[in-house]
Amino acid sequence: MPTQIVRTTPIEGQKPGTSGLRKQTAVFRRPHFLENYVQAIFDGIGGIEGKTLIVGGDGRFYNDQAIQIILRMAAANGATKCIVGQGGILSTPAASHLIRLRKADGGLILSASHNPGGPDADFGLKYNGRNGGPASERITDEIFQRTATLDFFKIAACDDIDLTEIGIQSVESMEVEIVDPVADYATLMRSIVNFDKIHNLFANGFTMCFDAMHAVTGPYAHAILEDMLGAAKGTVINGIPSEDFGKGHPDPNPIWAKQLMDKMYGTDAPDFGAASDGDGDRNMIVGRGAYITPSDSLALLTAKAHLAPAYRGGLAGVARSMPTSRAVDRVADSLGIACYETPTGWKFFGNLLDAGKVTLCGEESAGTGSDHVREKDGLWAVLLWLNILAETKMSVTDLMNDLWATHGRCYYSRLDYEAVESDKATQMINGLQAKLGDLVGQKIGTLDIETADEFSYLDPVDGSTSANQGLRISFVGGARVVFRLSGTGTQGATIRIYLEQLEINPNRLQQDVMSVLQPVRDAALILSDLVAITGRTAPDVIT
Ligand code: VG1
Ligand code: CO
Repeated sequence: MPTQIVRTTPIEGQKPGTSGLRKQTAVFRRPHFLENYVQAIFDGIGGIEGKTLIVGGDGRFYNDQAIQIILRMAAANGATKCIVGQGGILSTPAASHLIRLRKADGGLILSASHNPGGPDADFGLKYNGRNGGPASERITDEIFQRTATLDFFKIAACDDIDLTEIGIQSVESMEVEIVDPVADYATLMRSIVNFDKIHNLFANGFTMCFDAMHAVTGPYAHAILEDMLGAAKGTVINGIPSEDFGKGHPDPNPIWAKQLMDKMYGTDAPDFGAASDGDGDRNMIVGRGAYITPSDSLALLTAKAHLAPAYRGGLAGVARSMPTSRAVDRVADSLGIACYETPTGWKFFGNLLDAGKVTLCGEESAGTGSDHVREKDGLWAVLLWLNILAETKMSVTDLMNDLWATHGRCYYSRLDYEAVESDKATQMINGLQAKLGDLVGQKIGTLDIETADEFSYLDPVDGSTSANQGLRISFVGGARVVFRLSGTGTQGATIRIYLEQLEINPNRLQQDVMSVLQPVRDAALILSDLVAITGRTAPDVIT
């Protein structure tokens, strides 16, 4: 079957963001849009001749068609082999693991993660490198530059490849191996947490609800939680991946995972609740009547990770993204280990993990991970929690109260203003940025500003600098507000405001979160002038 060389012209706007290229599905389906981007990836990484790639996605609309195009293009570009998840399915952490396990040269993961899916929703594609992690900024820049110059792409003219049958096929001279998407990942999980202990926990009547949100973790959770660990059938809800995620947002937060929240706050709530996102790299943890902020979850996992076999020897260090609360810093401090602060997005953790400087890392947006892969990993976090619950025999609530009593509590919330007109969002951020230097010492409402700066990250491993990573203002007494623009939205701009207040008084650890954060929320609105500039009087999502 001949390889076709198709003449094309560069396409504007193929600039990958925090995690790959994310666009409306309709944009991805425009003539040559996907093909150009895939060719730009292949060229941007120095060609794929003789290389092996992992390919899979979160099962959203267009997943299978896009995989067919990618495979035909990989063959035409001279790849030796593509390893594809059966049915085109691979969670992001499972893909990261496969890249490492099979010593592949990289992987293409088809997902727009927490963004909704369907013909009228979003689609995405990201490239992960040899270490299994998101491409570095250098590589994403190469890819982006290539999108602006490319004038042809190569594609094999052949029939569709059967993605349903496990086994080996070929496309021209390239081998395509279809693999079980769950098996290797489950084996990895078994090597990290104590499956026997967790099995006993369930056997003794422990109850759980896992909301897969109609997304990719369904098959993983069914196999691991119910089949291997013996959780009752029905533990996993919304467990069959659907093309449009049941028309929901597969974003594991109290707003979008409402079905789970209602269960966890209702009568007869199970002992433990969790949810994961579109591509399976995030997790939300809920106890009976108790939502755990991702920042607190990271702190708890750091404090107790040694209870799981893989971390018995302790942690080399931890890392959190800048807007993530400083709860984990306090735990790291007491453990005597380093705590790194990185920009938002998983790629910055990769260098620290590769260099052995950290073992755990996490973000306020419900991403947590460890050195077992180079992506955040939703189900892994849930299993580590289960391991800790099994070892301590404590409830989620008791574990958190214990953590706060020891380290203090970082009250925390994030406000999202979505689809704001881009120029207004930029105007707001620029206005605030311009006056940062004058803020120190000023009183805003009841709070005194202690420091104000724009976060810039110097990578301690490769020495690279990433500037403009968010504006942060901290106040005397442990309050902090962070402002940044989202890099994953597909319409207008999303402004994120992160609020935090540390409380160490043991008598004040059980207050209402929003009341505690009111002064810092007021200060954030005064400082940014958000209402006047954007016309928005309330956030769209509060988590
Ligand atoms: C969001 C989150 C960030 C996360 C990113 C990718 O980015 O805030 O913490 O790393 O999504 O996660 P942003 O730029 O919109 O704030 V995923 O699971 O959606 O790939
Ligand atoms: Co995700």
